[in-house]
Amino acid sequence: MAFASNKQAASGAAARRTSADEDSDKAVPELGKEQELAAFRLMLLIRRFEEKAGQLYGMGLIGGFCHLYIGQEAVVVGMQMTLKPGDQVITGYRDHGHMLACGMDPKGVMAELTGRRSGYSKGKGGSMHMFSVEKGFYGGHGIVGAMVPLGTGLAFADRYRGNDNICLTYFGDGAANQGQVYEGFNMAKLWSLPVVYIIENNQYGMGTSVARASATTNLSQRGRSFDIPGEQVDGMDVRAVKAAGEKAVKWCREGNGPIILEMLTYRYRGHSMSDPAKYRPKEEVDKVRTEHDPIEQVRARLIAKKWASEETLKKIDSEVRAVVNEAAEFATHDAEPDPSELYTDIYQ
Ligand SMILES: Cc1ncc(C[n+]2csc(CCOP(=O)(O)OP(=O)(O)O)c2C)c(N)n1
Ligand SMILES: [Mg+2]
Repeated sequence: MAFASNKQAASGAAARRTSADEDSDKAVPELGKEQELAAFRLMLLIRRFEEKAGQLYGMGLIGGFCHLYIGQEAVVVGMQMTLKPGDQVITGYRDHGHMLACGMDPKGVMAELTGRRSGYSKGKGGSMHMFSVEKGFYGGHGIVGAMVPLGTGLAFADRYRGNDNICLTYFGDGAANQGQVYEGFNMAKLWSLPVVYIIENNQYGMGTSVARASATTNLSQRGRSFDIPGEQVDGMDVRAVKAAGEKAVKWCREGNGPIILEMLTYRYRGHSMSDPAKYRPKEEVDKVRTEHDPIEQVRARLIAKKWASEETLKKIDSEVRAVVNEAAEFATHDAEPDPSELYTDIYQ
């Protein structure tokens, strides 16, 4: 059953899907064994990393803002499978998953969260301010919607330089109501820029559901005034994300201009670490977790197809946990930045 239609029953909100969407769900292209295993490992790395970040935050070892990506892992992992070196990724503050998917070092990300000198921004940026040009990751932006003109600008640079890179620009359902988003859309279409706009519709902007905040809830259609095509995708199914991502990336790379993918997904935790999420019933979260969890879906397929045994999957989990524990160990023992760093890397 389609994720979004279930969700609608659960929350009384969210995007409405048509029977054509339901039909196309049945035809989700399968992944091969190696890809399923790779998706399982990477989604699990993001989940375990975020769980650990939540723990360290609770222990007072991470300060400032911290927005966890738990529940949304299939979006970034499926999309990353469609990229080539040189492509760019930009997103908002819910960004740890994107960094790990881009191949950034979990130690460097965790050390930035704990404010240590080996962090990606020398411990001076924290959760929302990390970048890796080497891995094609351009942040990490705290201003809602700001990544849209910035990502459009990255795509403009690609067009200007005449390379065949594309830019994935991720933003949320809340951000989709921001004015600057539409200024970006206009320029992207006008100049046929190679940008895939990925709306991560996790059903809430802070404590407000999409239905309460948005005049129209099918966000994939938000590019209509600019003639930018869009599609809704089951963002809990990594296979569906990858299939839609491949088509969109090809469209962009072939010079057809921007395209929108609305990923129907869900965040399991509150907006940030300081949000107890009292605006939604616990049953709503439980229902998504038990019926649509992106990692459990892959696990079930791997077992059903006999592509992996329970033991193999447990082993992958313990390998992933070891990577995350090592990152946490590093991030809690590394030194803090030297006070002399206060005046470096800033505009004076
Ligand atoms: C311009 C601006 N307005 C308001 C805020 C406060 N704010 C931070 S996150 C957020 C909600 C955004 O929701 P969404 O785009 O759905 O992303 P999600 O948190 O669900 O990933 C708001 C209103 C901000 N950071 N920037
Ligand atoms: Mg949201």
